Amino acid sequence: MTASAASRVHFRTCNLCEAMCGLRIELEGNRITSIRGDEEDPFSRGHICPKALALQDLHEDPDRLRHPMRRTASGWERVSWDDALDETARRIHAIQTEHGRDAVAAYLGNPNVHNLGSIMFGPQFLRALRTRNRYSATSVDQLPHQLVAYLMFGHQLLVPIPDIDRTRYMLVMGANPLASNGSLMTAPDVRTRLRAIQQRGGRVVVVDPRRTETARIADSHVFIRPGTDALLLLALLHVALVEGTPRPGHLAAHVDGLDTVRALARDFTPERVAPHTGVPADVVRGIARDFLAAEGAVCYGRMGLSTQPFGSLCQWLINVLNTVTGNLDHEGGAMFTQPAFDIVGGPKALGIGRGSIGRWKSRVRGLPEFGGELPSAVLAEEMLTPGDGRIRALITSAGNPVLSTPNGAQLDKALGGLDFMVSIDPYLNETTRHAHLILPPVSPLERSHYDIAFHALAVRNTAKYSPALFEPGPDGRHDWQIFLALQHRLETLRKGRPSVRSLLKYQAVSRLGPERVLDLGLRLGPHGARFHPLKQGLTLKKLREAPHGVDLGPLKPCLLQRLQTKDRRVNLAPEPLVADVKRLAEAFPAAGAHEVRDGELLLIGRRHLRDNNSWMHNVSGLVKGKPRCTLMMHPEDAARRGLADGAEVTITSRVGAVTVPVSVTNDVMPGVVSLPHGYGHGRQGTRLAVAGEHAGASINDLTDDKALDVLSGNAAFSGTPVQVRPAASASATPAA
Ligand SMILES: Nc1nc2c(c(=O)[nH]1)N[C@H]1C(S)=C(S)[C@@H](COP(=O)(O)OP(=O)(O)OC[C@H]3O[C@@H](n4cnc5c(=O)[nH]c(N)nc54)[C@H](O)[C@@H]3O)O[C@H]1N2
Ligand SMILES: Nc1nc2c(c(=O)[nH]1)N[C@H]1C(S)=C(S)[C@@H](COP(=O)(O)OP(=O)(O)OC[C@H]3O[C@@H](n4cnc5c(=O)[nH]c(N)nc54)[C@H](O)[C@@H]3O)O[C@H]1N2
Ligand code: SF4
Ligand SMILES: [Mo]
Repeated sequence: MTASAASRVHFRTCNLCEAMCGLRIELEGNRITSIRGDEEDPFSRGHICPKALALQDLHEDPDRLRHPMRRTASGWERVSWDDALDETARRIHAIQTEHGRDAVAAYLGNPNVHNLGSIMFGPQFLRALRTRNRYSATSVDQLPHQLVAYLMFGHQLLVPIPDIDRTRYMLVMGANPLASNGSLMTAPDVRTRLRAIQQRGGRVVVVDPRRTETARIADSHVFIRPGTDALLLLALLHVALVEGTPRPGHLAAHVDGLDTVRALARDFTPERVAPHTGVPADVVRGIARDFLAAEGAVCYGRMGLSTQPFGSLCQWLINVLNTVTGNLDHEGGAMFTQPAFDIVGGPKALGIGRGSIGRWKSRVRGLPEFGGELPSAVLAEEMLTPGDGRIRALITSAGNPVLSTPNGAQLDKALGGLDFMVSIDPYLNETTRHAHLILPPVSPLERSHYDIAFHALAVRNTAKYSPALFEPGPDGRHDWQIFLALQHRLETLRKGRPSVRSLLKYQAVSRLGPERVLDLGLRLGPHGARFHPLKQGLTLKKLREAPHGVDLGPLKPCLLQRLQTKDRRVNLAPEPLVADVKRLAEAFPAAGAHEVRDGELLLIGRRHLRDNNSWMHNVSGLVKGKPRCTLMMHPEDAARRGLADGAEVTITSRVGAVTVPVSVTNDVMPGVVSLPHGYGHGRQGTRLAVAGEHAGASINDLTDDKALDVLSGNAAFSGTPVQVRPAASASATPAA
C-alpha cells in the first residue's frame, strides 16, 4: 500500500472476541482516522464495543514487538528471522533427539482461534512436532462442551448454539454475555438480542452467584452457590421427566438413553438439591414450568458452568434438558450451524478431528488426553517432576499461561527452569519473558481474516472475509508463515539433509497461503459453488465482492444430517457421564447441606467489557478509570472481617496469596467473592508499560492446579476455597 494522503474506507471483522462485529475503518493515507461499527454488516448491524478502537492502539503500540528477539545475559537483542527460526528448529530437534519427542511441549492460546492462518497451519505444525505434550487454552475454557459434543453427537465441534433470535425463554447459566459479548454463541449486540426476547413476550432468566450486567437486564436472576449447577439441572430434569412427560419432538426416534436419564433424575428432587445450591425448590419448579410452557426455550451455560468440578456434567445436562423438552435442533431452542467453511461436515483434510479420549495419559498424574491434548493444569508438574519424559522445552503460541492457567505462580517458576523456550507472540509479557527467543507475528490489521471457528458457533449462518488493511513491513511474518517455516526446518533436520522435494513443497504451500485453502473450503461447503445447482454458491471471490459479509439465513434444523456418531443416533446417556453422577451425589449427599468451614469463602472470576483475558491491558483507553482488579464481597462477609469498601485485603488459598482492594457490594451472594482474571502485570522483565501501571494481581495465583473437572481434565476455577483478611500493612476498619 503506498502512503498517500487520499482518504479511504476499509471494512473488516473485529477479531478480538467471538462476536464478529463488522468494522468501518476510515484512513487518511496510512493513518487510521476512525473506527466505527459497520451499519451495513447484516449480522452486527453497526454494533461494536470499546475494544474495537483498540485495534488501532495495538497496531501502533510501541511495546508491540516488530522483529524477532533473543534473550542474552545482557538483555534482549534483535535477531534476523533466519537466525531465529534456524536456532529454534535446531534447539527443538536437539532436545527431542536427546530426550525423546515428548520432551518438547506446546501451548496454544486463545487468539489462535481468532486467526485464519493459525487455524489452518497450526495443526500441521503441531503434528510435525510429534509430541504428546500438547496443551491449549481449551482445557481452561470450553473443553467440557467439546467432550460432551463428542460423546453425544460424535464430533467435538457439534456444539449446540442457542437460537437467541427466536427463543421465548432463555435460561442463562454461568455466562455474562453483556460483558463477554457471548461465547459459543457468536451474537453481535447481544443486549439488543436479549431485549428482543422480552419484547416478543419471552423471558430471560440468569443463574449466577453474582448479579451480573446480564442479570440486571434479565426478567429474573437467581443466585446459586458456585459448583452446584449440575444439581440444579438434575432437579429441572426431575420436574420435566419424572413429574412430567418427556417430549423430544422430531428427534424422538433418533435418541437413545432417555430411560437412563429419567432414572438418574429420579432422586434429584428440587427439595433434595436446594440445601446445596441455595436455590429454593419453588424457584426451580417455577423455572421448569416456564421452560416447559415456552414455545421455543433454551438453556445456555458457559464459562461459569464449564470451569467447575462438574463442568462436563453441567454441559451434558444442559443438552439433555434442551433435548427432552423438544428444544434441541428446533427453532428457538439449541440449534446447529451450517457454516460456509464446514470444519465438521466438510472434507476431512479441511476439518478438525472428531475428537478422541484417553489415547495417552499425562506422565505424572495420569490424566487422559482429549482430542490430542493434555489438560493445561498438568503443564507445570510435567516440567517440575524429574524422570524420563520430563518436559524440557516449550513452544507457546498466542498464549499467556502464567496468567491464564491454574496455579500460575508454579508455572512461572517451572518456565524459569526449562532448557529452551520459544514464544510466537507480539508481546514480552508474564509468560514470554521466560522465552529464549520471541517470534512476533504481524498485527491483526496486517492480515486477512475469516472466522473459521466463530462462523461455526454463530446464531445465524453468515460468511465474511476481510482483506488485510495494511501490507506487512519487510520484517513482518504471519503466524502461519512462522509455523510453516519452523515445520520445514524441523523436517529437514530430521532427514539430516536438505531435500529438493520438501523445499519445493514448502515453497508451494507458502505461496498458496490460507486464502487458497479458504476458497477451497468455501466451494466445498454447504453453501459452496460446488453443490449449488446453478453454481452460484460461495467462493472467496464472491466474499471479496461483499465486504460487509453475506447473510445465509437463520439456523435450520439439521442435526440428523450433521450427526457424526457411528450409529447416526443421538446418545443422550453416554456411559462416562452417567457414571460421573455418582461423584456428584457423593459430593453433595442427600442428607447434607452446604457448610462454611472456618470463614472460608468461595472465589469466582469475572469479565469486564474493556478487558480481553490477559493481553489488552496495555491499551490506555481500555484500562483508564477506576481500578477493576478488585475483590467483590458481600457486605455481611465484609462486616464479619471488619473490612470497609476499598480496604486492601490478602486472599489466600491452598496454592498462594495475593493482595488487592476489596469492593463491598450486594451484587455477589454471601459466601462468594469475585476477582477478575488476566491481571498480575508489572513483573520484572516484561515490556508492557501501560499494563504495568494497572498491574492488579493474578487470580490464577490462587486457583488450584489440582482442582479439575476430572472427567474432562478442565480446570475448575469456580468455587476455589479462600480466606480473606485485612492486608498486613493496612489498618482494618472495626466491624460495626
Ligand atoms: N470483555 C471481554 N470479553 C470476553 C473475554 C474477556 O476477557 N473480556 N474473554 C472471551 C473468552 S476467551 C471467553 S471464553 C468468553 C467467556 O464468556 P462468558 O462465559 O460469558 O464470560 P464470564 O464473564 O466469564 O461469565 C461467566 C459467569 O459465570 C459466573 N459463575 C462463576 N461460577 C459459577 C458457577 O459455579 N455457577 C454459575 N451458574 N455461574 C458461575 C460468573 O459470575 C460469570 O458471570 O468471553 C470472551 N469475551
Ligand atoms: N481464573 C480464570 N482463568 C482463566 C479464565 C477465567 O475465566 N478465570 N478464562 C480462561 C479462558 S476462557 C481463556 S480463553 C484463557 C486464555 O488464556 P491464554 O490464551 O493463555 O491467554 P490470553 O490472555 O488470551 O493471551 C493471549 C496471548 O496471545 C498474544 N497474541 C494476541 N494476538 C496474537 C496473534 O494474533 N498471534 C500471536 N502469535 N499471539 C497473539 C498476546 O500477546 C498474549 O500473549 O484464559 C483462561 N483463564
Ligand atoms: S464485541 Fe467483540 S467483536 Fe465486537 S467490537 Fe467488541 S471486541 Fe470486537
Ligand atoms: Mo476463552
